[in-house]
Amino acid sequence: MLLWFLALPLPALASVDKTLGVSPALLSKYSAPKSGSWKCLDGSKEIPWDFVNDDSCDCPDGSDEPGTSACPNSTFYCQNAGHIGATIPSSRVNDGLCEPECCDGSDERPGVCRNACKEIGEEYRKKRDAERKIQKTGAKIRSSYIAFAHKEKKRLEALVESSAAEIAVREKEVARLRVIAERTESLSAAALEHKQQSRERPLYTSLMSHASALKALQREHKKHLEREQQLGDILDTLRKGYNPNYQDMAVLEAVRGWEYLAGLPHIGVEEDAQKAADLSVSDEEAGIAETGDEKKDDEVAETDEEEWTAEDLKTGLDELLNTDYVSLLMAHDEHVKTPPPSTLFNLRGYLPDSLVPQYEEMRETLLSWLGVFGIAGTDVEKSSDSSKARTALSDAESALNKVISDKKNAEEDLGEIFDVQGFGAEGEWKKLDGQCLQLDSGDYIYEVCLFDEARQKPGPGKGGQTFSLGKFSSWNPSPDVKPGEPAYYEKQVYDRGTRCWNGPERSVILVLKCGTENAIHTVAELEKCEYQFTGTSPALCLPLDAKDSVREEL
Ligand code: MAN
Repeated sequence: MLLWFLALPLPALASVDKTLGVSPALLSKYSAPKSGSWKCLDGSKEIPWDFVNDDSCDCPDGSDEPGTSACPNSTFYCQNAGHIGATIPSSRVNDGLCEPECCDGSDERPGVCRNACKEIGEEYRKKRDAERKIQKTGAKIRSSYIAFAHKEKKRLEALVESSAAEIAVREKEVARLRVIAERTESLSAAALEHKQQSRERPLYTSLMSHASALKALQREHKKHLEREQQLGDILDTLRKGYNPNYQDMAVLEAVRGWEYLAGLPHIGVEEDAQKAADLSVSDEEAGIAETGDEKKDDEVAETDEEEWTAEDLKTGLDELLNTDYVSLLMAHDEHVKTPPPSTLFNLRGYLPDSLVPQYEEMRETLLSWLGVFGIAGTDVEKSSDSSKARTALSDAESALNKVISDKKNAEEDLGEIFDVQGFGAEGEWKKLDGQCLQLDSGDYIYEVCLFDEARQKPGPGKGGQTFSLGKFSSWNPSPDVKPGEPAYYEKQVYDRGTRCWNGPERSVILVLKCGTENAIHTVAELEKCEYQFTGTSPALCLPLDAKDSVREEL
């Protein structure tokens, strides 16, 4: 073995040293040329092959010294067999310090640094395998998030489509109800006007004649009452003032007649005699009394029958004459015109659901035309129906507006699902929209509801206020990171939270990495009222790239 080594030609031995620090990609450029002269990698100069790695810088690009620190602009590659190769600046070669990047110690002369690549490599692979496992599991969850986004997209598209169709139907319905409401209102007004002015309607005319007859009777009645009063006064004066000794029979008869009519006692009879007369009435007087009682009974009977008393005549007649005959007439018309249930009204129950809207449309139109021609009374004449029509219209308008706003929201959501600056190019974040993650730090419970708001709440058993730490404002805002890159989704900014006393508005930077769970792991208040949360989410676990993993194994 030793003999075989000694038998190797010298240049071959030298070439081993000459490739020291050369990366695998450039290895082919560092082989001994037949001519003996070697071209610098930038092609600017030819130098003797022996000048390569002779610890003296010859090439302007430093390519002749890959394994020494002679050229300040060169780099050194350590192979790190058993781990992963690394490149360091040449200035760090042979400086007496073991570079952590070069676990094989090749950056220093042999014997200076121990080769720790085996352990470091094993440790690294263990860690990497654990991470890969997490990534693999996370990626599966992520793909379920993506599937959710696609489903959500379909759902929203269907919602937009059905909303558009519903809007068309509801717009027609609103237009139809608007026509009905306006027509109802104008018909109500016109009907009232018509009834007020009409002198042809027999009922109205008859009512008005009764009213004027009653007015005339009331006037005459009052006149007669006044006359009766005056006559009574005259007869009272006569009764009290006449001289019974004159035996004027005409006067006596008048006085007696008046006393009988007015129910007065006979004047001139002694008080005692009157009392006696009151106790044992004469036949004649008994007859009179009897007649008076009968008269009273008659009055009662008459009153019962007509339900009007003299008192009613005095007070009730005025009230009766103040009646609003137009309203009465309209109320009567409404009552008379209330349509009996007819086939037209019952038909709806026999129709299949799909035909009901057309039937309703047709029925309304037909009824309104029947109303116009006076063939059928229409509900629209009623003022209560005019407000019913208004209510139906405003209900239909609210229902329409709701569908319009649902459609608008669905369209906005659709626009964000696969937006790189929204829920990601694959929609992987949509599933987490509004999901709240919490961390209990003792003093506070920190919470972030993704894409919504971050909060700081008092910890369990601690009093105090809940502060808003800000609303979602953007993904990683760094100018070095482009939207859509993995690093873009590794940060979220929440800002414009509750203002800090004597400080800024509270804000949060949420730093995320791939993990099998959506969780916050740490919270730190880096500056006053500026918080940093760190956490994990499966949405960040990209599928393992087979090519990458093979390359890393090598
Ligand atoms: C509260 C909390 C703290 C914050 C102070 C600032 O106590 O929000 O995190 O530092 O207010 O006054």
